Amino acid sequence: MIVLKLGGSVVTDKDRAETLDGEALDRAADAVADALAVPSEALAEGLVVVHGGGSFGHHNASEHGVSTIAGTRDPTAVHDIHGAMTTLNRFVLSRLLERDVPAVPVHPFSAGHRDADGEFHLPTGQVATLLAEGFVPVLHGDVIAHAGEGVTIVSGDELVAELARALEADRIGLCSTVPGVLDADDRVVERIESYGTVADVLGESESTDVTGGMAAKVRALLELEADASIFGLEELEGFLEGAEPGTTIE
Ligand code: IP8
Repeated sequence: MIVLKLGGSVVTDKDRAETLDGEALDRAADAVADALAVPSEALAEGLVVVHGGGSFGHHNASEHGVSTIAGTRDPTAVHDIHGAMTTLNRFVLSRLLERDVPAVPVHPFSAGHRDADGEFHLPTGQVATLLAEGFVPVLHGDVIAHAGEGVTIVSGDELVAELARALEADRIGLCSTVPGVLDADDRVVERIESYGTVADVLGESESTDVTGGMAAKVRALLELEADASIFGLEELEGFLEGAEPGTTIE
């Protein structure tokens, strides 16, 4: 089984509020449809797609002062952020459906929560059952009930980690705006086995981790059982067909 994240900044125009990058989304949907038509071994067990927010969701979240740790009890904030993310989700679903990918929505707000320690919990029975029944569940970054905080944000990266762990994914792919983790000379680092080997180029800053930069991604992916790849859009189909493009995190 493969868990694939389509980065929000890959499928939207990050500089214009609530604007799709329709061309990029078409390319991503083409790659998914083509790969599913002749599925690789891992893909034969199913595909879960997660997408981020890009120009949907993030500006609403910052307007309302909500982040993964700072919550709100304002219902308007919940509707604004969740509404923007479900709008983007419908765009992603319709581009996949147009290509006969059996994509269906799963909204994290209706399923998961954070406990009082901020830890994210997501029941995955519905995703596992949808997969077994031949669907491609499509989840997205969202607002999430948070004990003691009201609601906070759950990022697509957190969803990927939780789904990969709970559903014992064979492979994890992060389709990003960069071709992989870059070293100081902007060359793609091919393999990362421990954080220590890349700490210099990724930086150790806690604030980077909170906002979900590359350092946070790499740390979270290193903790997972399955290998994960970070790669650019042009490598998506190759990844789904079994290649290991970009950076592989072991
Ligand atoms: O783009 C965040 O998801 P991400 C979604 O994966 C929001 O960080 C802001 C609701």
